[in-house]
Amino acid sequence: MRRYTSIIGASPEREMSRQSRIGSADTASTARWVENAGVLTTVEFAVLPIVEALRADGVVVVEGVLDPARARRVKAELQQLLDATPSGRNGFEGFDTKRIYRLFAKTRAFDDLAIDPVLIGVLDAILGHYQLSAPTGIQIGPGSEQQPLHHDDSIYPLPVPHGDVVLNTMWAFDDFTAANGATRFLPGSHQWSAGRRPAETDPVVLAEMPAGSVAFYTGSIWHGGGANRTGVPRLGVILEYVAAWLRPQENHVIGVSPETVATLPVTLQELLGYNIYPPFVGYVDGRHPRRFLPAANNAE
Ligand SMILES: O=C(O)CCC(=O)C(=O)O
Repeated sequence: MRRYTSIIGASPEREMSRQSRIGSADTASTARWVENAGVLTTVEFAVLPIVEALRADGVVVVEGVLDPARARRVKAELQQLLDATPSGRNGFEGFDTKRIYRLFAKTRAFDDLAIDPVLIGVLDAILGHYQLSAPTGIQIGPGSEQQPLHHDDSIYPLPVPHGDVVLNTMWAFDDFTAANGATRFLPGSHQWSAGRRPAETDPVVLAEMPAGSVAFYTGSIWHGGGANRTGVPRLGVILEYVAAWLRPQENHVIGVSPETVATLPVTLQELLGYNIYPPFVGYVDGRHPRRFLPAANNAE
């Protein structure tokens, strides 16, 4: 699995330079590479290398996306939600795993991350028109069995092969290790022919990564959460996106109140369903759905 390191957040100056890029047109910046103790390191958390790795392998890990303080803050906020969250109801959700659904109704911690310009650049390249599908906190508890291997786009009855319709990102808020349930991936399986299923002999790679890292993976790659053989939980958050012409897994228009959505950045409003797939899929009464939000952000 390719592994890149972002130095974003490593120092206040770099954090500032990242902030100053938000909203600018040059987010698909070319990466400049340096060799750092044998690890290929980007000097910018850039789009192109991620897209190339996704096309080749179906998965790529970028370390150091969130600085440790931010990762700790978000984890603490999510922990409060998890305290009131029940465990899973089946083997896929995980009987000892907690899932925070309806994430954007419950926390503001991901508003900027979901529209990070580099992530948006990757989505533009891979999906074109897209929306949020399943933003979910996933805390794999001690004693959890490994999740069945699956590929996220299998829920859509599309003929195989098909173009990319799903792109997922797993944000680590604990160190992901082999022992605590790091996500398991079968690199290259996003290009398997129709009907092929994982065999014992297929190599599995673990997304072991420090807290603050992000694993990007395509909807066609086989993967699954790992077993947690430690005494402490493993927390990650998936921000999963799907092509704008398909139904998202979670119905955000019902799940997140219009009053809340109206306070969010327009791009995030669009990602939560207040958008059309050109020319007019998703209209309301013949008009752009954003016009039906209650607040001032409905000028278009
Ligand atoms: O928690 C993980 O590592 C992966 C979870 C996953 O793939 C899923 O629930 O669809």
